[in-house]
Amino acid sequence: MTIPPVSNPPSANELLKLAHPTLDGTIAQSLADTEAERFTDDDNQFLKFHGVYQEDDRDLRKTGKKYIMMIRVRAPGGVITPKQYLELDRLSDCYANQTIRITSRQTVQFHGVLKSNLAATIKGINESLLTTLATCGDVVRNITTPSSPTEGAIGAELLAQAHKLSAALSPTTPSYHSIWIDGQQIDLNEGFADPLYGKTYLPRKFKIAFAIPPGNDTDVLTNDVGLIAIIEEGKLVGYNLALGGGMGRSHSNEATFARLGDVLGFITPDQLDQAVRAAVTIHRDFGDRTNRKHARLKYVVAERGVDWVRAELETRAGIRIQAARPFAFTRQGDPFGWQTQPDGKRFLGLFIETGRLQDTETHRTKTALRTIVEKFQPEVRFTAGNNMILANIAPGDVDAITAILNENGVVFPEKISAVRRASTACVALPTCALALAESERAFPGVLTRIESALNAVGLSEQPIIVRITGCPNGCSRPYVAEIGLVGKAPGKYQLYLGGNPAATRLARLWKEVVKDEELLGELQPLFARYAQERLGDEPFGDWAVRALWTEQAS
Ligand code: SRM
Ligand code: SF4
Repeated sequence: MTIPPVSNPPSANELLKLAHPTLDGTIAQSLADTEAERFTDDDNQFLKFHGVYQEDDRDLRKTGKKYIMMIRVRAPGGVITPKQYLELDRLSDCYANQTIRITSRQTVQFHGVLKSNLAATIKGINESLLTTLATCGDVVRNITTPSSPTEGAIGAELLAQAHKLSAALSPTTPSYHSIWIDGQQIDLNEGFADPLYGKTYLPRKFKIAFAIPPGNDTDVLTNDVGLIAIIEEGKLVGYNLALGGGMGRSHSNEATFARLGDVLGFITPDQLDQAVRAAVTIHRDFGDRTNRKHARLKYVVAERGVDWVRAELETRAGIRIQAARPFAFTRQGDPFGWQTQPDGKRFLGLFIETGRLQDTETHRTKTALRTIVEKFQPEVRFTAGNNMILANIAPGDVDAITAILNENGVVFPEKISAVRRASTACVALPTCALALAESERAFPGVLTRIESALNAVGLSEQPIIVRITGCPNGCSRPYVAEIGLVGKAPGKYQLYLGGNPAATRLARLWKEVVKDEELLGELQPLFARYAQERLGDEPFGDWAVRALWTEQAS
């Protein structure tokens, strides 16, 4: 491994990893100390690699910090078995806040787990043959693949590839097992170096997604590595390989920016593993280890250029990248309602408001799903739009499943507006330490106002993609939305406009600050103009580029 010389000192995280290459810290010791209600700050950094974030309930800060843990599960492609789903459901009731949060990378998180329940929760996850390892930290994160069962055999092939890559790119630290399975703090650091990640892992997180054009439900170009399936005569012939996407930025730091990946060219299926490994090692060896705000692969690609990256990748992988094959994305988004799979079985796409699976007084979604999964054993899929799919259902079971959903007050996607179904929110308050403004909790209300503004101009069926985050990190990928709201301060958001439905264009900053109560006043005139000026079924984002960006430029 060659780490280029740097003039600045390595960041504190680099020194921590170097000192504890197995990522053990003193986690097991702290777990055993039942008096301690939290982990040390250093252990907090190691815990991330184990899929755990130490958070506090920010609503309760005024009365003293209450430490709670967030746990993230790994589920490549978001597909799990019915048995695994039932175990996650059980664990969320026993140890978390009775909710399951579907994430924008097709997996789930538990929130509100007390330190005293952490080990039991992770053990339960592992016993269900899932893991939390490498769902956070400076490693390859959950790999995403197209969710819709309508993708049939090619969808299944990509899912299998995602599993293979996920296994091949997982850290090999023995400490995960010793801490969470054996419950022991054993110092195994002496001489340990991960075969891929070395002693210091990656400079920062690394994300990989697959997509099957014309669908782009994974927002493939927002990933460090995007793998765009190329299908010719019904067969998967390879992938267009895109590098250098990422969303995270910081307010008032122009050196940080959202970026879409560049398509380097075409690779064949047998080159996939080497190509992806090479991309990971380029990040490992050339990513900035001195400044974590500048440590993503996107900055390497932006600064060294596509030609350099292509040549470096070819050398490392020992392959030649061919010219990119033609492809076109038309739309991101999830399938909803009852649909038929290529094998004749049925699947149901469910809208899960802000990705939060829970029971409320009126909608007992979690109970309904538990009942259905217990009785009918469907395959469970989590989508990158924070929704859920129940798949492989016998046509004869459709009515009974529909009845269970109705009995529990679950609202069918058909009864939910197109804009709400297309839109997403990140977690933010009260658990996210980085949130500057509300997101998940505020979004249902924000959408109600947007729905009324769209109704007023006769656009109630318009599936405008609105995404909100509580800070500029971009967890719901707002910078590719048609309307992006990015938290700046409590009740204040930046307003971005002009992403497209295919998620292949970055939105632009339209207003630096919009107060929550001014949002409707800001959007209403734009919707009115859009209703008047749009050409045919021109999407809102395209109209915004044509009408507003041009005005802004002139
Ligand atoms: Fe994220 C940090 C939640 C997808 C960019 N993200 C966080 C943390 C862990 C806050 C923290 O570091 O203390 C949030 C946990 C809050 C909580 O209480 O749950 C958090 N991110 C999420 C999730 C749950 C949002 C959601 O609504 O689903 C998503 C979990 C995905 C998963 O299963 O792995 C999530 N985060 C994303 C995405 C979207 C994606 O990956 O497709 C992005 C933008 C893409 C990218 O990485 O560029 C994203 N999250 C960030 C960043 C900015 C990284 C950067 O390059 O600057 C941070 C901050 C950081 O890492 O320091 C962050
Ligand atoms: Fe937290 Fe910001 Fe991510 Fe939202 S975008 S979950 S506020 S880090």
